[in-house]
Amino acid sequence: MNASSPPSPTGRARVRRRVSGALALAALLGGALTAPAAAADDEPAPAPEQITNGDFSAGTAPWWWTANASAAVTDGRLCTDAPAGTADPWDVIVGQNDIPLVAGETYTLTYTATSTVPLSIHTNVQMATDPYTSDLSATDRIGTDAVPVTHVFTATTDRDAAQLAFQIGGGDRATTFCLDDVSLRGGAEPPVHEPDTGSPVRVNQVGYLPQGPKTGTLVTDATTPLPWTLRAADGSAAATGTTVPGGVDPTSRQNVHTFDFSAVTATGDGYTVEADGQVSEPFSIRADLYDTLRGDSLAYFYQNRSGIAIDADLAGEQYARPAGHLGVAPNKGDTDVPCQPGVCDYRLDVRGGWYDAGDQGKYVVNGGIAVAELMDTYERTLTADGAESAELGDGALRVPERGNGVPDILDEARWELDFMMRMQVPAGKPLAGMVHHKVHDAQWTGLPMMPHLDPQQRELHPPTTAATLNLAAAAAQCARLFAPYDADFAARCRTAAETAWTAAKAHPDVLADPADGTGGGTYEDSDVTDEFYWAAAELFTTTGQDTYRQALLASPLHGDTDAVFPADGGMWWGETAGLGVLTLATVPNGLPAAELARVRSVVTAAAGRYARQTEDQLYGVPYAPAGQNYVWGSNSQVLNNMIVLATAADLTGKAEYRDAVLRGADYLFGRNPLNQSYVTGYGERASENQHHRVWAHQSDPALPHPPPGSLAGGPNLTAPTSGDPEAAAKLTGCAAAMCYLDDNGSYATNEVAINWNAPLAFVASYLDDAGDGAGPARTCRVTYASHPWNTGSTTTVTVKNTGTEAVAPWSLTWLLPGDQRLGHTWSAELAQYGRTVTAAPLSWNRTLAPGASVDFGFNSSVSGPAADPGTVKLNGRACTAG
Ligand code: 9MR
Repeated sequence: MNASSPPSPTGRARVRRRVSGALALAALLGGALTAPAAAADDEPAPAPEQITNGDFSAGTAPWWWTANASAAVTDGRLCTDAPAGTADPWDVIVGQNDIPLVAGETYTLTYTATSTVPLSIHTNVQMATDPYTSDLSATDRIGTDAVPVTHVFTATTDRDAAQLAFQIGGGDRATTFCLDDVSLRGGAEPPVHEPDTGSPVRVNQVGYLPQGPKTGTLVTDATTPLPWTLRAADGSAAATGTTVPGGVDPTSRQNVHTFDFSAVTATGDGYTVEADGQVSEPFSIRADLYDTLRGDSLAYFYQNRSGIAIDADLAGEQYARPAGHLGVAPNKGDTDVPCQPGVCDYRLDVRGGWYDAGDQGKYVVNGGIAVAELMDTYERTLTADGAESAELGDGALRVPERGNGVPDILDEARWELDFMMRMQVPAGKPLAGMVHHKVHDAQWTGLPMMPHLDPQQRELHPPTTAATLNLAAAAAQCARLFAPYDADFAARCRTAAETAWTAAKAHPDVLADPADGTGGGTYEDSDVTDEFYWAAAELFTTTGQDTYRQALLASPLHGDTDAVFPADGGMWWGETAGLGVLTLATVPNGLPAAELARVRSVVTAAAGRYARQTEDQLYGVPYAPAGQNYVWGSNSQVLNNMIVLATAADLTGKAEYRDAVLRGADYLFGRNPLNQSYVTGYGERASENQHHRVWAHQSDPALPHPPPGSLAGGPNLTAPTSGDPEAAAKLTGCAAAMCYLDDNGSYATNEVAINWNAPLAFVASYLDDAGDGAGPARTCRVTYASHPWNTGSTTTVTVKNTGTEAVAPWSLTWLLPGDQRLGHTWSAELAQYGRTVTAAPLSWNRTLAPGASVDFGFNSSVSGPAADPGTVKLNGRACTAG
C-alpha cells in the first residue's frame, strides 16, 4: 500500500496571475481584503506570464537543452553542464519553446544566472526554426554571483511558438550554468482551455456486444426526458425511446441524461444515436468488436522491449528501431550497470525487460504487477469457462519467439521475468536475494529520445522489500506456468521466488526513498503488507507449502474486502494484495474449503460494489474515488476494477458482473465526459499523442503516433499541480473526469505504461471471449472424488456427456493444486505438465456418446482431503461440477 497516492504536489508549475497583486496577497492572507477597494482596482494587473515553470519548482519540463549538455534542477535552479571547446555560443543552448508573441506588444524578460566559469552568453527570443529571426538578441555577462538581468523588447511579428534561448557555448573551459526565476511578461493573456468534446451524445465509439447492455449518456441542459433514436447505417430508425434525466454528474459538472438501447441485438456497423438534435459518433453492434484489441494491447509490450531490436515485420515499418541499452555508445547501460554512488560495490547485467512508460526506466515494482497481469491473462485460459487459449498461444501474437512451442503471451512475460531476476542481489553480497528497486538514467532525458541514443549513465538503486516481494510473487507464478514448457526456466523462477521470499522475511521494512526521483520515478511505497500477501498467495499456489499458507492466514488483509479492493480505488502497483486474492480464488490450491469460500466472497463482494458503481454513475464507470479523486493513471484503476468484475463473472457465471465489465469498456472507449476513446486506434476520437519518447509525433513529425492498442493514463485530478506543464497551463480547476489532455507533453494525464496496458490486455481477452459468447451452454458434468490415505490420495473422475452430440476423442484438462504429482493411473492416458493435467481416452473409451459417462482415476502424492480441481474442461469447454 502506498499511503501517499496520488503523490504530493511538487509545486505550481505555471504562475499565470489573473488577479491583481493586492488581491492575490489578500487571498494568501485568508481572503480578507482590508485595503480600500479602489486602491486594488487602480493597480494595473501585471502583464501575463509567458514562461512555463520559470522557477523550476516543477522540475525541468518543458525546458530543453542541446544533447552535448546535461541539465538538472539543483537547489531550485536549472543547472546545465556545458562542455569545453565548442566553437560558438549556439553550440550549447538551454531554452524553452512554444512562447506566443503578439506583434507590437512589449515584453519584459527577467532572470538570474550564474556560471562557474564567467562567460558571455547570447540571450535570444526568436523563431524556433531556421532562419531564427529574433525579437530580442542580447549579450549578457554571467559570473559566479547571481545578478538579476532584465531586457525589454517589442515583438515585431505575431509568433505562435517563439523560442527563448540561452546560448552558452563557445567557451574553452567546461562550465556549469545555473538559471533561476525566468519570467517573460507581456502580450495577450493565453486563452482559457476549452476542451473539444464533440457531440454531447456519448457512446462506446467501438461499439456494443449484441448480447450486452447498451447505454449512453447525453449532455444537455434539459431537465425532462428527451426522445432518442438509434439509427442504422442507412439512416433508418432501428429503435427509439426517451432519455432518463440524471442531474449533474459530479465527475464532470455536466447535466446529463442516460439512454438505453440494450434491447437491440441486430448486428451492424455505422449505427448512431440521435438526441436533442445532436448525433453521436458512429459505432458497431458486433460480437467480434474486440478481436484485434487482444493482440494489439499485447503488442505494446514487444514494442517497448529493452535490449532487442524492434523488427519491422512484427511491429510495423514505422516502429522498427535498433536495440536500446545494450551497452553500445552512446548508451551507458544496461549490460554492466553500477549502483548509485555508495549503494553497492558491484555491477549487474540488467539488460532486457520492458521500458516502464514514456520514460525508459525499468522499475521492478511496476514490472511485477504488469507481468503478473499478463500471466493472469494466460492463466485465466486454464481456469475460466469460455476463455480462449489459442489466440494467446504459439504463433498467435507478434513476438519474435513465435513458433518455439511456448504460448506467445508467456514468451512476452518471460522477457520481463528474465530482467526481474537479473535485478536480484547476487549471493555473497550484502542483502543477497533482495531485489534492486529500479534501474534508470542518472538524469531525466527530454522528448523525443530513441532508446539506443540515450546518453545518460544508468544506475541501480537500492534493493527494497517491495521489489523483492514483487519478484517472489511473479517468479512463483512463472514457476507453475512455465513448468509444462521449460522445466529449467520454471525451476530457475521457483528458486528466485523462494530466495526472494526468504530475503524479504529477513528484511521486511527496507523502503524506497521518496526523494529518489531524479532521472526516473520514485515508486515509493510505505507499506508492504499487501506485497507480502500477494507473494505468499503465489508461492502457496505454486508450491502448496504450509509456511505460505500460514503467512496468508495470519495476514491482516486475509478476507478483508475493503483493504484488498477499496471501494473508491482498487488494486494498483502500490496495492497488490488483490493480485494474490484473484489467484487464490481462481487457481486450484490447497486452501481449506472454508478459506477458499472466504477468498471468493472477497472477490464477489468487491465486484458487487464496482457493478453498482456502473449502475449509479451517470457515465457507467466502475470507479468511484472519494471526492472524485481520479488518480494518476485512473484508466488503469478502471481496468483493474474490471478485472475483479471479470473474475467474479468467471467464478459465478452471473451476467451482472459481465455487464459491468462492458459498461467499463463503454467508458474507456468514449462514453465519458470528454467523448474520448483512451486507446489509440479504437474509436473515432481516440488518443494519439500519448507521452512517450519514441512515439512522439507531436514533438517530431518524423516519429510515429503510438501504435493501436496503447492506453492513455487518463484523467488525473491532481495533474495541474503535479509538475505537468501542460496540465498546469490548461487544466487548473478541471472537473475530475475532464482533467485530461491528448498532448504529448502531459505526462500526468497522457502517459502510457506497462502497468496500464497489462490490465487492458487482460480485459481485451475477456471482452473478446465474451463477444464469442462462450459460457452458458455446458455440455458435460464432472465428478471429482478424492480419498486420502496416509501418504497420498486416490481420485476417481467421472465425466458425463450431457449434450446432444458425441464427443470423440474426448480430452479433459484441469490443474492439480500445490505440489501434487500423479502416481499410478487407470482407464485413461494421463499426463502432467507442471500443475496442468490432461486425460485422453484409451482405444476402448474413445467416444463419449450423448448421455454416456467414462470413469478413470489416479493416485497422487499428497495426502489430505479432496482438493478442488477448479475448472475441468472437456475439449476446451468447462463442465459443470458434481
Ligand atoms: O503510475 C505512477 C503513479 O501511481 C504515481 O502517482 C506517479 C507519480 O509518482 O508516477 C507514476 O509512474 C510513473 C513513474 O514514476 C515513471 N514512469 C512513468 C510512470 C507513469 O506515469
